[in-house]
Order: sequence, then C-alpha cells, then structure tokens
Amino acid sequence: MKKQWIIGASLLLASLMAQALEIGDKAPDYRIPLEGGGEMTAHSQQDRVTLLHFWASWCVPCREEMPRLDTLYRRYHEQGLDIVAIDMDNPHDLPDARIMMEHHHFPWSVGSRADVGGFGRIWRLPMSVLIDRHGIVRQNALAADNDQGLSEAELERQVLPWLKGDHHGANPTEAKKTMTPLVLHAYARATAPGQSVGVVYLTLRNEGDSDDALEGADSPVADHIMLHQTMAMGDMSGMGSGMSHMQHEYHLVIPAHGQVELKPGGHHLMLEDLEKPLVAGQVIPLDLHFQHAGKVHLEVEVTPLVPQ
Ligand SMILES: [Cu+2]
Repeated sequence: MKKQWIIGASLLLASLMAQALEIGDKAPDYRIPLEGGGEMTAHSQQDRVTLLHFWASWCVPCREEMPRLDTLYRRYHEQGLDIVAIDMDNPHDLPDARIMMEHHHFPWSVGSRADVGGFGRIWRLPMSVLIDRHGIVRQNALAADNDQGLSEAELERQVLPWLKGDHHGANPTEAKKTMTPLVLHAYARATAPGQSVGVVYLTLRNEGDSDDALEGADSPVADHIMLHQTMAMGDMSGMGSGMSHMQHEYHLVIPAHGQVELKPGGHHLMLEDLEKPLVAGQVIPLDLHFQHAGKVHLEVEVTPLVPQ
C-alpha cells in the first residue's frame, strides 16, 4: 500500500499537536519563512484572504492542483488573495519540490521551517486552510475527494466570496448545522507479530436531514490512516476465487437518516505504519473527519485478533 494523499503529521507537527481548528475559529498565530526571502504571519496577512496550502512533491493530486492554484493566484492576487505552498516533503525530496515551485508565481515554504503547529495535525495532503480578511478560518481541510485535485471552478467557488466580502454564498458555517454522525460499535483488531498495519471497523449512523461523508481519519498510534474497501477479485485472471485487494477511497457517503457499516470484507480504516503493535484490551484515540460534521473524536478498544 503506497502513501497517497493521507499522511500523518511530520515529527515537527506531531510534537506541536494541538486541538484541530474549527471553521469559524480565529486562525492561530503562524510564522512562515518564504523561500526567496520574507515571511508570512497572521499579522502580515491582516486584510488579505490567505490560502495555506500543504502539499508534497510525491502526492499526485498535489501536483495536479499546483497549476490551478497558480492561475487562481495570478487572477486574484491584486484583489487581495495570497497563497503559500507549505512543502511537507522529506529533506531528500526537497530538490523535487524546489524544481516544481520554480514554475509557479506564489511563494512557498519548507514545512519543517514553518511555525504552523497551531493548525493541528496535517492529516491529509493536499490540504488547504482558507483564512478570510478578518483572520477567521473559512475552510480547515479543503481538498478534493479524488486524485485529480480541486478544479479551478471549485477553487473559485471557495475563495471568491471572501474576496468580495460576501459572507453568504459558499459560507461553510451553514454546513456545520448538520448533525454529527453517530459512531456505533467502533473496534480495532489486535495485530499479529510483525504486522505493521492495523484495522478499525465501525458503524456510522446519520440522523440528520442531509448526507454527510467520511473523508479520512487520524490517530497518533499510526503514521497515517486510509479509508479502504476490500474488493473481491473475479476469476477472470485465472488466479482463482477467494482473492481480494484493497482499494483506497476518498469519500464514504453516510446518507441522511441512514447508516454505513465498516466491517470485515468491506470498508475499513487501515492504520498504516503503526508505532507499536495493537494489543487486545488497549484503547486507542481516533479522530474521524467528516465533510460537514468536521472532526469527531473516539476512543476505540482493541479486540483480540481471533474473536473469542
Ligand atoms: Cu486495507
């Protein structure tokens, strides 16, 4: 399983881990030294609309989005839009990031040098935080739910209302009125010796009047967590039945007044690169990220590998 768009926090960010930011909150202080000189801070961005864009050179949707961000920047910078790309690459991949950023007009920064701990764990890439002219967070985890990244139209839909000072339009706080999905029967499985991945199953029930969607999860016990679906493979390959593979998903809809079960053989959360084995009886913290309800914190019990 390859790393794709969800990664855990870098060591730097993990050590500064804070309560995740909610839409409508005042943005925390930050200090972002820019490659090529200067810096961006909460203070310097007063009266500007600011898009903090976390990305890495290995991330496919990040690479897809970059030219669109560049277009957005060139089109609206004079009207008050600033974009800064915060590179989350490992040091040995920095030259790749540098080459990519040479083609773009907006400034960038090396993540390990930026003081952005107040934004909490960067639980997926790409991920953008949109801050309005008054320093209020208007999007805390803006990203596409596919490998193509956000379209130009979607970027404009998100950013333009704040440039115009129109606080209606795409106002995301309206979406927050939806009910938080209920989480039922969440459990993790103990890991076998030598196994570095874990799995969490749960049932999500949506008692609200509009659909919501699970978009990702994170936990300090794993480097990153992916939403997977186990797919049975047909016999076409001649490899016989009983084979399966896991497909990475971005977006699991929980319909209004409906529920979705993540269970063996179907959807699950895959805890990748575990820090330590998961042991039966242990309780692990887990944050779920929903499209509308935002972050939901859980404590998940680890059950024995072989159900008893
Ligand atoms: Cu999996």
